[in-house]
Amino acid sequence: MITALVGNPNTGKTSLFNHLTGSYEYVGNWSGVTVEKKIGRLKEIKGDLIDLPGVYSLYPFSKDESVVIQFFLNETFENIINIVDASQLERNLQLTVQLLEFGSPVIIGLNMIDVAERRGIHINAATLSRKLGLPVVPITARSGKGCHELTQQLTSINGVKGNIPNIQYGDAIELGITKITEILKEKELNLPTRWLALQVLEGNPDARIYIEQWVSKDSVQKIIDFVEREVKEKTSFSSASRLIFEKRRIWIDEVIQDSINTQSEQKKNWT
Ligand code: GDP
Ligand code: K
Ligand code: MG
Repeated sequence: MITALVGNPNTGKTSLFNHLTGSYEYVGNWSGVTVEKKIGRLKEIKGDLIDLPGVYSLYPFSKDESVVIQFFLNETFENIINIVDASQLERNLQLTVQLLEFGSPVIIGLNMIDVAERRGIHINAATLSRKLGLPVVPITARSGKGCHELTQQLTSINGVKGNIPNIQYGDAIELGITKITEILKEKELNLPTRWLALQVLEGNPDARIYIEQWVSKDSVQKIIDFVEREVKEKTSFSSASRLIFEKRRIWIDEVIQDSINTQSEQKKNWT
């Protein structure tokens, strides 16, 4: 069983990795970059954990960041631990949506709870879990608190189908997804087509190069041009990627609405 550890930069991934794994195998660098590739053996159960570079999106903004999308495109793994910064939930969940769309089982390790609490942000992990349809485990990556629960949840989600968010991206994007699905049909890609199509329409260059191994650059370009034109003409957005980001943001807002208690609401209770 291979589990990928994914999250935004500085959310506590490496701290958690060190607590969850005993020995760690140094396996050199990810191909093409200087980022160290770390695979660790889980302490409590049989399985390996892979520490990936921190990213805000699967869209790579640097060569180092492309390690993550390349991992999703080319490597085999079973589960994802998504470490999320509780003090910046809305921003962190933009990545989570993309992980969920991939379709592998995901567990959220909710970290930086102390930072969130100091800012008056209180998150109800149970509500968040119910809304997202996946386990949310409060952790303290620095001390290793919550590691046992996280490992237990890993056992329970292994082999279970991931819960894909029901986000409708509007006619232009949905038509683009259909067209990409159409040209990829019968290519026997081992990847979820809707996820891949969305990555391509968002402009992810690695995803695009990936599908161009199977279909002509021309056919991909035609679909992208069509979608961009439709978005500009028929929506208030200037690009497909902005529209996709906004649709996800609306979905995230809905998800976190009931899961977050801010200081102002707390104050109400005190008076
Ligand atoms: P990575 O960049 O995601 O691998 O994150 P690191 O594990 O390197 O952690 C980034 C920083 O956050 C380090 O200084 C950690 O000590 C700190 N950190 C990790 N977990 C927590 C936590 O729960 N609360 C606080 N306040 N800091 C934490
Ligand atoms: K770091
Ligand atoms: Mg790290």
